[in-house]
Amino acid sequence: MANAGKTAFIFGVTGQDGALVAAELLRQGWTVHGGSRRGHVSKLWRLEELGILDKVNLVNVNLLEPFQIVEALTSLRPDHIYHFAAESFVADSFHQPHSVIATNVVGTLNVLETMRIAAPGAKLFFASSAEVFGVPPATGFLDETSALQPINPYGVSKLAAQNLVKVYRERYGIHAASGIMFNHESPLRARNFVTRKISYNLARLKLAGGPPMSLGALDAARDWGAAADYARAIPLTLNLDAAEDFVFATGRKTSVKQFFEYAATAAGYDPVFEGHGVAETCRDRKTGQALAAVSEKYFRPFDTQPLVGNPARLKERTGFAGSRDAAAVAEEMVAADLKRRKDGAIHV
Ligand code: G4F
Repeated sequence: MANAGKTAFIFGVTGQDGALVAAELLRQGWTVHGGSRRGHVSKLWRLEELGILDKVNLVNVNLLEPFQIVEALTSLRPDHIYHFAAESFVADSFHQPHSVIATNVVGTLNVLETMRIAAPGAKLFFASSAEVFGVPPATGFLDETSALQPINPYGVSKLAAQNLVKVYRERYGIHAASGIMFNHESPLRARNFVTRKISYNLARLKLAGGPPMSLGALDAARDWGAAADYARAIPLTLNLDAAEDFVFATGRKTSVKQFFEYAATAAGYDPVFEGHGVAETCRDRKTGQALAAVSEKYFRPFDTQPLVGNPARLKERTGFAGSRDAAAVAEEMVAADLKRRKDGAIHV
């Protein structure tokens, strides 16, 4: 195999992106080590579902314990390092800003310092976020040259970490690339994010019934791509001679309501929305079954306005062919959650 003997270390291997990139690298013949926090056994379901739990060497690493990182990277000597470990739920970042800044900024600094001292020849991919932009441009799409104006502690943490990656690249010559990741979804998404909340609850409603799901702002919109497509593109960025920052996006905007419609249709419903604002509800036209209601509980006082990205640089440098649209992602997520529920796997 082309990559026999090549070794990767993935921080955050039990999350959506870490697990998908691990599967992609294993498919290409890499040896994959993955950092995961001891005691997070409940998070192993993604690796299990992908059928790679026994193929990834799990290493106990806490990003805030620098010597654990030193130990892992000096003993395993990876060629490529992927850093996905983060506190990633934007809404929570207002309630726990200290831990968001600690994990996302200091944690990234610990990885970079370890690389500088102990593994300067390794290459790094860091998962940054569209939240670094904060504000949509007056016209057009966001790209690697757009203004960086984060509006929440999470966005600030990702921008600080992305800037650290740039400093270590420019000052120490470390091959370190940041992916500025717009929203990307898959059946492996955690249930607190809106797309998975929708697919999980539609499968519940379809197969077990119960009360409608509660959602927040239905007119909120995102540039939703397919996590599996991005996971194939991410390793390509480390094959390039020069390290750069890359926008990962689709260039298309979809509202929460549109995503819900795609998902509900995929679940076999004919969704009809009625009412406005907090009084808005959704039911199935054929059976009258209540599918969703709006709850103020999920409104965000400072929600990020829709941000849409231009992935031209990624396409040009890596040949990345683009990402499936939100409808295709919704279909895949609903199919997976229906299957899980039929198989009795409802706690993932
Ligand atoms: O799914 P979300 O929670 O994702 P959000 O906040 O956009 O963050 C994700 O994408 C970022 C990149 O753009 C990442 F950096 C971040 O780590 C994460 O992956 O919310 C999406 C939208 C928001 O506008 C939210 O207000 O959906 C709206 N929404 C409406 N109802 C809801 C709900 N969000 C959640 N989580 N739950 C709801 O019931």
